Amino acid sequence: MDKQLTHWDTLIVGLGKTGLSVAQFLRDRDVPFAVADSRENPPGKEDLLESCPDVPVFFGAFSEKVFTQARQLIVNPGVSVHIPEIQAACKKGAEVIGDIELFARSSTRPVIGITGSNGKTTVTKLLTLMAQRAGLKVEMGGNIGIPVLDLLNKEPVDLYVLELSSFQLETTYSLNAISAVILNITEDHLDRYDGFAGYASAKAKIYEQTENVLANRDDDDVMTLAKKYQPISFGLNKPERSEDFGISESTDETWLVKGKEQLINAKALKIKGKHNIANALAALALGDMAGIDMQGMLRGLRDFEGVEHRSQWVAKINQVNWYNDSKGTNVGATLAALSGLPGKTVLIAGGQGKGSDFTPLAPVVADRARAVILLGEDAEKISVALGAFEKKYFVKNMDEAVQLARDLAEEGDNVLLSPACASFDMYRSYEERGEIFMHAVRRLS
Ligand code: UMA
Ligand code: ADP
Repeated sequence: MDKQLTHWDTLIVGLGKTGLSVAQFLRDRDVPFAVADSRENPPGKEDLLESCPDVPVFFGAFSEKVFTQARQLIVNPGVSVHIPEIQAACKKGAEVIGDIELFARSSTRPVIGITGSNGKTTVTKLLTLMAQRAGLKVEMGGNIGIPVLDLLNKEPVDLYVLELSSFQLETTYSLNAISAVILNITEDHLDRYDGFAGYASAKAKIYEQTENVLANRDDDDVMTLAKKYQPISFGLNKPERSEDFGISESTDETWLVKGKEQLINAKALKIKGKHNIANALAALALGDMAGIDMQGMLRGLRDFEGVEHRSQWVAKINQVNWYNDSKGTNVGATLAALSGLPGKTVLIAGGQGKGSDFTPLAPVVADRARAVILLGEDAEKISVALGAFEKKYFVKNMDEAVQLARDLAEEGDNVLLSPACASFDMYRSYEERGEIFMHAVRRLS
């Protein structure tokens, strides 16, 4: 029989890692399905045809005729649910969900959910390590690059720690988490949303689907979204209530605290910068709300060395420290990375700006930057946003950027790659951009 004519009600929209994991999940449960991807040669194609040889596939420009045949669409987070083909299927009554929703409907084990504009991966990895040190069998997944449905093969597990993007949350309805957080909300992905409010309300969906709500009291937008759920909070100040997390500071010491209880001295942490103290507080609070042993979690926090490409120290050359923050892909991330370093910094930034407003960089650059070196598609736009700041330089590639940074940095300064932009105009990924930067730096020494 012509396989395009095989009967199916479920359409996987967008292959890639996510679509492939959905296909294998449906195959194992004998659910008939088809796959559509707007790319002629989507990633995962060979694996799909090998593991599900009889599946009907529709590769190349999306067709409304195919979409409106489906009664259920399982949409890859890289595809907007607002495209006309999905909207047409919705109008005909199709259900639109994502892989996280399928996972939530299948798993009975506790889940902790983490979203936010910045810090998700750091908190996800940190909390996973903390829960492991507390003796639990933990699996992490989601936006971190591990499709959640693949985790089901690893059961039995005690806990899932999931990093969730706004795209994934848009198609998730029954997460039923034990605790969940929005770490912060700053502008990002405005190429996929009408405005900040649309992006924030996608993130807010996580609070509708959790037993315990954690919110960042230093972020007014997060607090507004959390208010009606009576959240526990974390923040970089003294907590007023015994259940909240924060810091207690004296002239030479900073403690991470729960209420008045001192948990750990900030000096004992290997990860640096105020944003990482906030990340540690969030992870501790999420674990505590889920009933994980505090002493075990603190052992994990002490051991945690951070994540590559996130304010990662690379080298010290002629009294200048070099840092790779290639994962600084939006303005909020770059602000945190730049503010977290002591002294003056030569900043290397630029790439694909995703429609962001770069003007919030101007005051922090004026205060902390020795110079700014710009490259990539939105270099000019960043330059305009920095206004009167004079020491702006344009370069064509990372090698030039690194050599110029070496010439501009003074003894005791830092050089920081934190682009405030996506990498796809010049590189395959932020990881590739970070590797090329680190390679160029190491060649200097
Ligand atoms: N695409 C098409 N047509 C399609 C399907 C995809 O053009 O039919 C394009 C889109 O530009 C899309 C891109 O392909 O953005 C990526 O799709 P993919 O098939 O490569 O996606 P996956 O491999 O399944 O990866 C997805 C998440 N990707 C996105 O949300 C864009 C991964 O997050 C996630 O780790 C993975 O599922 C497992 O859950 C990545 C990401 O960039 C890391 N996330 C954004 C972020 O962190 O800022 C939200
Ligand atoms: P995400 O997974 O949300 O992208 P990461 O943990 O990968 O977050 O960190 C991405 C970048 O965001 C880092 O390179 C750093 O510059 C910045 N960052 C990390 N934690 C925070 C935070 N709590 N607040 C603001 N920026 C942060």
